[in-house]
Amino acid sequence: MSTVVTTDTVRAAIARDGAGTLLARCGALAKCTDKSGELLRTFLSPAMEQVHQRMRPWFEAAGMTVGADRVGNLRAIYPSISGDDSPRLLIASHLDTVPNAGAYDGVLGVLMGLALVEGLGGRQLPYSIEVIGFSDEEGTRFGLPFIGSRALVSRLDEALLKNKDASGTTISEALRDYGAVHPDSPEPSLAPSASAYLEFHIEQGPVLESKGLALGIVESLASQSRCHLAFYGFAGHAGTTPMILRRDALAAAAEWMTRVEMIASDVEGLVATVGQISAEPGGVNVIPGVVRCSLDVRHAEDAACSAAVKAILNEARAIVARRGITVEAEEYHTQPAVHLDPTMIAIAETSVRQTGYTSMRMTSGAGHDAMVIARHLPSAMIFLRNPGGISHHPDESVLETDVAAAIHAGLCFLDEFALLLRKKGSDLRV
Ligand code: HGY
Ligand code: MN
Ligand code: MN
Repeated sequence: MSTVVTTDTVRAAIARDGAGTLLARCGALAKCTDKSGELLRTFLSPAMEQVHQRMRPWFEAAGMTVGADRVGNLRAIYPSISGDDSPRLLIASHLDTVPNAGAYDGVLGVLMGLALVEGLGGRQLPYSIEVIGFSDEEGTRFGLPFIGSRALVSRLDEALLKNKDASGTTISEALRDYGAVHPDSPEPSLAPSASAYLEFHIEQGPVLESKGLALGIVESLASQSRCHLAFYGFAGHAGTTPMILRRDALAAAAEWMTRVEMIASDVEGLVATVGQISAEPGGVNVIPGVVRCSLDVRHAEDAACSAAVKAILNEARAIVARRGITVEAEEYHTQPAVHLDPTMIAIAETSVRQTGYTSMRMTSGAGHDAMVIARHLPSAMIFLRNPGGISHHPDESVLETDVAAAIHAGLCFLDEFALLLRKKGSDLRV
């Protein structure tokens, strides 16, 4: 009996092949690291250059023109059948990582864009596709997230450019040095024809796995805030200073951190994390005089996030007052919650349904470049199941069958998006 070869059976076969290639590429790119023994890839670093070099031939073989802009975003374009002024769909994510990262956070979304173009098998669409690998989303080098996507949609303001990395290099100095090596790289800008944005990403959480689902459709992304704190006590001799006379900055910070955990645990949907801490002068036999640490607070609602930041910083002030020391706190990054575009969400959902998979709508606790782009373009995100919900960790993983489902859904999305353009015209923001 002959089997009916439908578009979807063809797409499913293409997707299965593409999934194996995508995972092999994630493995190859995971070797591009700035720190031996772990995966660490930061803004404009040597490892990021290596990734660009590895990816260029892949994009070129897919019929795409590829380059990098002046902030190190990798930009690859698959032309439209209807000429350069056709609408453009961006498919993007980031290529940088956190310290000791897994192999899929960010890079999977960039390789998904490549896999979809390859899945077209040379077929051109009534719109162009631009695949972007953002140069910095995590903020690992400078503490500030979304440098690549922010540069794409608006200028990096002067205050931001003054931020320094651990070596004391500012963002503007890093950009100057990058520009000297890449003098022909164009200023980052959103193509005038850019009409919509799609990002694939691992969920980085346990929800899809708990529901037995391969794919999720992101409706909104949580509000987030990042702060620096510095506790100022008084350094002293660990052997001769009675406990009652100490002004121990680390003891104060430690007391505060237990309160951070309690405050966050008491509010439904609130998370708060102290991920970085350093004690000065750092001698085994010296009472810490200064402690510097970070604070990351997230909640689906802006008001709850900002109220939590306020309560947590007030707690620090109360603790230092009792201990006779001081604290300085600066909220240096806030990113309001973002709701993605209902029309784009709807075609993402239709696309997943066409594959025969079911999906669920969800809020992302993790931040993504879609938060930045969604304020300028109708945007959608499709999550892939993350076994164990493990991410920002070398054990981060993704199932090949789920990657195949995502590629299959993505190929359906490309045709759904063409239909949408035909129905609504190229300005989808109306
Ligand atoms: O921190 C985040 O939410 C993301 O992984 N950058
Ligand atoms: Mn991340
Ligand atoms: Mn990410």
